[in-house]
Amino acid sequence: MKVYHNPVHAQHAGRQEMYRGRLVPCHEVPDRLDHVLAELRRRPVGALLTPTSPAARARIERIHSARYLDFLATAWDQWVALDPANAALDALPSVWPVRGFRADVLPDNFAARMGLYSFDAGTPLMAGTWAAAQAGAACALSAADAVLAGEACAFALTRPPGHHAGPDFFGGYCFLNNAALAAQALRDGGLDRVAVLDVDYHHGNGTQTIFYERADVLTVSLHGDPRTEYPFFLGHADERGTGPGTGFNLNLPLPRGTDWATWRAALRSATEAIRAFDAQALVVAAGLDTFEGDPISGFHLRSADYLTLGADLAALELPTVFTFEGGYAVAEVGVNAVNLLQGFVGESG
Ligand code: SP5
Ligand code: ZN
Repeated sequence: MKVYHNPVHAQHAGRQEMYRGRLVPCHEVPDRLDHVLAELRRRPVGALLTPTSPAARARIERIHSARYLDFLATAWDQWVALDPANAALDALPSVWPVRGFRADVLPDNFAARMGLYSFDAGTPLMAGTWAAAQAGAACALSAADAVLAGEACAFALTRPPGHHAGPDFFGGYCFLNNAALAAQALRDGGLDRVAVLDVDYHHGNGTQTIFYERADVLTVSLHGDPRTEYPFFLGHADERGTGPGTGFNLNLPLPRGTDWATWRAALRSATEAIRAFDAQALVVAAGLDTFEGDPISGFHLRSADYLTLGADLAALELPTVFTFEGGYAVAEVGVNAVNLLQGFVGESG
């Protein structure tokens, strides 16, 4: 397995996110990725690489709108232009165009633009966010390219994560949707049917929205029930896709407290749907926040369960791209991620 890691991920290091009326320290920290890297050095699953070329803008535009990308590329400079003292602060959105407001008129005001292109106040943007997100996209695209070139599997080890980011919005710690970029790259590389399986604790709302009207990319997500769990406003079982995409989205919401046996039974429904779709390749949005020790989530998977999960995914016998998503039990996220990969590659290592 080729592992593409993002050498500039640490340039994205948020200070604070909004939680219950307070700014609290960010959960999505650079240490997460460093723990995975350290564990990969202890238990290698394959070559550790950095992408050889930056992500081409045209490839990112297959998923994200041009005006959103233009905003991300200039957001930090706009923020500091408001007040040079802002350079010491993260930018966070605080006002949003909800139902009845207009999203078609591009506001001049920076706070308004932040709100137009986001959906929560938990996703800070800072000086290195755009560089880190772009380098992450390069990892996802390189991983897809490796699989197109004949590799059985590849892992995009990057942060910020991606699965909450939509065509033109950030949120949930995500800016560019790495799993969607990989899936689209596999399609553009000639595969007719690609499945995205999202195993992060949180519903992959960005990925679902990106492919909701399409029959060529099946999106499947196992996650905490949005009635009680973030991102709350999407991820219900009755969301099956629309138009030509009808029947090509599958949500498997599970209650807070779900353990491995119940989670694995839902995984079986997911893998059956992927088989029935006759996918030619698989993208796994690999969140590790289903772990029992995760500080912001509510499932009870144990470290050893990720070995079995990897083996269950390998049984699909599909060329597979993994993208690194959530997982906030920082000390354990390396072991859990590498267990997943090691379970997937099996004894062959
Ligand atoms: C990629 C991913 O896993 N994103 C998850 C985003 C969740 N954001 C909202 C989390 C709010 C929980 N805050 C709890 C703070 C308690 N100390
Ligand atoms: Zn998550």
